Amino acid sequence: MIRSVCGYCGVGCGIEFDKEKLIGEVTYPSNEGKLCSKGVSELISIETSSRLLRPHMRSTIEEPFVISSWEESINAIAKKIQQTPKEKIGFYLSGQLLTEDYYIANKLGKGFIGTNNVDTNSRTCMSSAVVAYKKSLGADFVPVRMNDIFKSDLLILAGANTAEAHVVFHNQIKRAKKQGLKVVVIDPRFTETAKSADLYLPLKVGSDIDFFNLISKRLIDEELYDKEFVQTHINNFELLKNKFKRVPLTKMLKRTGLSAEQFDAFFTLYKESKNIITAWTMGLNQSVQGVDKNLALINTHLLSGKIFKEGNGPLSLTGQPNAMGGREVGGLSTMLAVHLGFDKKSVELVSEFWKTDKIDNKPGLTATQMLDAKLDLLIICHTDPIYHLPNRNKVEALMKKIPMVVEINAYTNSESSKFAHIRLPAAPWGEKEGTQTNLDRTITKQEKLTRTSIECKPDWEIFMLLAHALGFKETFNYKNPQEIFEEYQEMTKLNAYMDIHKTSYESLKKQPFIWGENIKHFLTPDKKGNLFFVENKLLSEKTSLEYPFILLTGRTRDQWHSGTKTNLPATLLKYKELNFCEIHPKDAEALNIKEGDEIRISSIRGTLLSKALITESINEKNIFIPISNREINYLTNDLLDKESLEPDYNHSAVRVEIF
Ligand SMILES: Nc1nc2c(c(=O)[nH]1)N[C@H]1C(S)=C(S)[C@@H](COP(=O)(O)OP(=O)(O)OC[C@H]3O[C@@H](n4cnc5c(=O)[nH]c(N)nc54)[C@H](O)[C@@H]3O)O[C@H]1N2
Ligand SMILES: Nc1nc2c(c(=O)[nH]1)N[C@H]1C(S)=C(S)[C@@H](COP(=O)(O)OP(=O)(O)OC[C@H]3O[C@@H](n4cnc5c(=O)[nH]c(N)nc54)[C@H](O)[C@@H]3O)O[C@H]1N2
Ligand code: SF4
Ligand SMILES: [Mo]
Repeated sequence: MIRSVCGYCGVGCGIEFDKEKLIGEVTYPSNEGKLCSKGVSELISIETSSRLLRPHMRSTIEEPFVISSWEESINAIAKKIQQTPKEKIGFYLSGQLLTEDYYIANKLGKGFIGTNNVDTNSRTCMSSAVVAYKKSLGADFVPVRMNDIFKSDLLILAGANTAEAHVVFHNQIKRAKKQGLKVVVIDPRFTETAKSADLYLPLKVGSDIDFFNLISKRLIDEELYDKEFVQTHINNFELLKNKFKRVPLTKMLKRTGLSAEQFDAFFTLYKESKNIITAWTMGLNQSVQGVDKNLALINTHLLSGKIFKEGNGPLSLTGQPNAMGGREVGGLSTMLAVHLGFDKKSVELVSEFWKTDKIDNKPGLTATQMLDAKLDLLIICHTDPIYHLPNRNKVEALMKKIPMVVEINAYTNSESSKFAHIRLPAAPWGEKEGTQTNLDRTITKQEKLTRTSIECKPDWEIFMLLAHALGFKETFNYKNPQEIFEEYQEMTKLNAYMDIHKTSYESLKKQPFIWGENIKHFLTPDKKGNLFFVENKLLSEKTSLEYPFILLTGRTRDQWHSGTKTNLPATLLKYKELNFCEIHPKDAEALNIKEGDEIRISSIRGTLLSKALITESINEKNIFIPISNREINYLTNDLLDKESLEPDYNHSAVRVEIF
């Protein structure tokens, strides 16, 4: 029996591999050893016929790929790097890479090639939460854990559909409910998650800032905030209080679309709850004011003092299996390494640790900026930007202009492969080993369960080969992921609060390690939490007569993003269609659309086809299309949050017609 961890979502369920079957590992996160359909099907993804098994090259994207050798492909990339100014090189990484893969790519890019253009698809996912945690708590640190729900009285889920996106955690929520936990779901859609809530609030899309400001204002006006906690531990209280004086409750409430009765019902529950956790995901992060939405939410915990105490706190639900690990390593272009930034001292510390003088002292391009920057070389690893970036027609046009696009992928059928010049075959889950950090700081070991396909290599090794071809053989001299992990552990000592060095690769084989468990205080220089006054500035795309609907996008339970990895057999896919468009009965009637009709959805940027699913679970004048429709981003707008540079995926103006 081998113990490993699921490579799909941020819950990070333990897995036991027993001969040919995968079963849930009971220790952590415990769900009586159960896995969701994705976890159970991990093994299928290794066997699928669409695996990329050899390196491929071509000189233009109009030509077919031809099989090449590792040596030839790596040398071609190395040569291109040597000929290219470093600001024209980009590394586009992924929250699905293992920590060791991330570490090497970051070290090579930022430390030795000297470009900080090393970013990740987490930019489209968690970056708003990262920025907000840093501003309010002082570090990108999740101060509460999933199993705290068993010690809590109230769980508020805002813009998070755990029933489909964090399935095993959702099952835990259901169990906690049996022990008395109350659950409120705040979502413009009556989701699968909402169905099991004690209270569902059909908030208007984009109005979360108003909602959380309403809570904060009521806490202050009714003197319900924790005075002692605020006085001792919190900055900016008077400022916030004064600013709120000028914002009328009625205006905020109106924008949320909720009635006074609905909000009061919620607030009564809120007031009566001793311990509160607020969890959120893409409904908040993916917004042109994603950071502000996060700050408005965190404000409520700072005011009520419901933080750093069992069963309390703001819990950002990270989506990808190792997005947290990637952030810890420093895989965002806006940080350098181990949560350190680009200030003089940090650059010195990291330079000394890596023994390099190449580190640039300013942030690099984000994933959402790279394509606009006219790069000469883009290395994409474990992600599919053509599929996932907003405003796809524009993204395609820009990608076509990059002279060399390298794609490192385990499968052949990504959307970005159509734009690649070189494709390198990575060893997927099950064929490699390493570590990952789940959404609540649990570091687990992923184990190799089967031999690595002959021509495939784990991602870390691919970056190491590239480093060797560039002449950095001595610095990138690792025999296995363990050696990389151990170097990374040493490096975490540069940052006082990162206690990752307390575990060991060997002990991780036996049990996970939760870092930061002793941190029960703010990580700002003055050790105080920061309140921020934020307002809903209504910056999202506006609807019009021509484009009268707001498009929401999101997950379906049994499909993982573009679906290269989840090729679930039909028996498991019975749950839901992968391509549908939820529309309200009144809107459908006005447009003469019947259930199952083929419909065309268009925005000012592009068009796609879908099938009508008429349901009251969606608000009027909103539609929902899952991202399992690979063409989703032909429709979406490319507005970004000005601080996190995360896209506003959930707010595009569209038109719906019968096809
Ligand atoms: N099955 C499956 N699970 C996954 C993934 C997958 O591809 N498939 N992907 C993983 C990843 S990377 C991520 S990031 C997570 C995402 O996890 P979630 O964010 O929970 O998943 P989404 O389906 O994107 O849900 C976002 C919810 O926000 C709502 N929403 C939209 N706009 C607003 C708004 O303005 N305010 C509020 N309050 N809500 C709004 C939407 O209706 C939707 O229900 O899932 C992870 N888990
Ligand atoms: N409209 C809209 N767009 C969105 C979102 C949304 O909610 N709405 N969500 C955004 C979010 S939160 C996310 S996280 C992104 C996700 O978007 P992507 O990251 O583009 O989605 P995936 O399909 O998970 O892509 C992972 C890629 O890695 C490859 N792969 C699998 N295993 C391995 C391996 O071991 N090594 C390597 N090198 N490659 C491997 C897979 O074949 C696949 O091509 O989408 C973003 N885009
Ligand atoms: S909940 Fe997430 S980690 Fe757990 S089995 Fe499902 S996909 Fe894997
Ligand atoms: Mo994500």
